[in-house]
Amino acid sequence: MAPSGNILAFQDTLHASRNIIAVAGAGLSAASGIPTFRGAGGIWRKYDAISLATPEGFAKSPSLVWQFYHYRREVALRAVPNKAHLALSAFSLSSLRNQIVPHSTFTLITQNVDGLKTVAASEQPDLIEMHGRLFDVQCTNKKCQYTLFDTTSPVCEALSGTEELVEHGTLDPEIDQSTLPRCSKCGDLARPGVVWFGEIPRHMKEIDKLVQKADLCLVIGTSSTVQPAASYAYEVQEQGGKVAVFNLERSEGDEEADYLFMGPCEETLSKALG
Ligand code: BV8
Ligand code: ZN
Repeated sequence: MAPSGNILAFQDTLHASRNIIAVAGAGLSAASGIPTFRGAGGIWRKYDAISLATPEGFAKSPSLVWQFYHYRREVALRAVPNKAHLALSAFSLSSLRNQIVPHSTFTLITQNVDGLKTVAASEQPDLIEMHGRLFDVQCTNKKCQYTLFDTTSPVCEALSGTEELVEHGTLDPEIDQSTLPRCSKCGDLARPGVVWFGEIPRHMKEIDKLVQKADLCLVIGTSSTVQPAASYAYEVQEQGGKVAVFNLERSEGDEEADYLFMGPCEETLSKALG
């Protein structure tokens, strides 16, 4: 059966749910000015994901990879949360949520690394950043692995000003490794604290437990092309739960969803969770 676009029917399902998860992707931050990966103007249209978002790509040229992530840090530093972030933050505050969905739990599992949220982490304990964080600077030394949450702009002098190059699709391979970000503990080369392709996402045990318990999964602004995040909605349905997709365009597997709300999530989500 084709997914329903009936918001009242969705809200009946929402009010009858008890353990709700949301899986978010780049579309959640699009309205904040952060480019998505695969859409028009998407990052992977200009850059080859495999050469920049893998351990092998970093080993081959930490200079190129750092220019790419420095650019994304600078974009994220200028971005502000949008109405979709606001709707999710309000819904994550149990005092508000339990007025419409009594005795419920809610966890936002985001694939995004931009760190955009509207409430301080303490008030939003149920946010899982499964692909790490742009602003984590992580030591590459296996014995150290010290990770510092660092929003310094630029993250190191040598990268200053390279964002213009990156903006226009050119990277300068020549930045000397000794001038790239270093671990503030042991001085070894540091890397962006994100999960690259081929690496294991963060908080997997916690996520698996949440998915197994969920009776409703919201899928927000993601092409649902990257595993394991793309399989959570299917798993929730397999165990009898419901799935609601919020996307600007059609996305992988959305014809199996129970609900499909096409349009900018900064509009559709506020209405649906209102
Ligand atoms: C893993 C962080 C094992 C870094 C990211 C072959 C070789 C090696 C691996 C694999 C392989 N085949 C498959 C794999 C697994 C691989 C994978 O899935 N590859 C895909 C490409 C085939 N996955 C992995 O490697 C993962 N690790 O599998 O480990 C394992 C697993 C479990 C347990 C144990 C071991 C790790 C993947 C993490 C990669 N890191 N990001 C960085 O950011 O640089 S992935 C990156 O792409 C994002 O983080 C995001 O997660 C992902 C998907 O992108 P989206 O968020 O969906 O964005 P996209 O642009 O695609 O779509 C945007 C959507 O928004 C669109 O639908 C658009 O319509 C919509 N939209 C736009 N505007 C709006 C909107 N919607 C609503 N409103 C709007 N306004
Ligand atoms: Zn170190």
